[in-house]
Amino acid sequence: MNFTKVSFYDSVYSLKQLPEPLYPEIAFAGRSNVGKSSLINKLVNRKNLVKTSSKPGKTQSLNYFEVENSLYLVDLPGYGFARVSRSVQASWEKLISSYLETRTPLVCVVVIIDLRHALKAHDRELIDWLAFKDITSLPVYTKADKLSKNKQAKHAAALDAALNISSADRVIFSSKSGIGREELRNRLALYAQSC
Ligand SMILES: Nc1nc2c(ncn2[C@@H]2O[C@H](COP(=O)(O)OP(=O)(O)OP(=O)(O)O)[C@@H](O)[C@H]2O)c(=O)[nH]1
Ligand SMILES: [Mg+2]
Repeated sequence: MNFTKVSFYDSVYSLKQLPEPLYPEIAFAGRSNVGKSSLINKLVNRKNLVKTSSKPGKTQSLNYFEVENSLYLVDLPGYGFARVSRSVQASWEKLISSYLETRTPLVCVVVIIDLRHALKAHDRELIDWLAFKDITSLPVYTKADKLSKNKQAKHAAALDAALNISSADRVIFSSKSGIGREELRNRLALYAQSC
């Protein structure tokens, strides 16, 4: 799979609207504004397939993208965004957690984390919760272009230690430079084939 034939499929606002479970699904989760939508654009080599914004809270539904008639990529709304009302944030979180918990074709959740910062409580909670629910997750440390090579290694080691994982268990990425794209494509293709 080379992630070239990709198209927007649907925006989903409630579990009732979920598409037929035709293909394996890979979901992209993370804090608001961390770079989930940008990562998908880079992954599939399209500048504006997924809408991105410098303002947090851009993605407000589960957005489905179909890859080569064999896989769905699902862009999720971000968590931890203070500027939407608490009830809106709660309804997004309910939709996301119900989707993650019940969606049979889901093969992996890519958890996107900002390489520049220490691990946030919400990221840890998500990763622990996914493990508890027996859902495969893959941490991806993004915005690597914003750090020097030295700092990338240092920050990645700190995140690895916080998550108690080894460097083989995650990917360092940049939606700007494309660092990590091939590695991420290869890993996701394996998850897609494994089901
Ligand atoms: N330098 C740099 N900027 C990035 C990278 N990834 C995302 N950004 C920027 O970060 C901002 C947020 O990106 P989005 O992809 O919209 O983030 P998101 O996680 O989808 O945000 P929400 O949908 O609001 O939750 C935008 O201004 C992007 O240009 C990256 O790897 N490097
Ligand atoms: Mg987004």
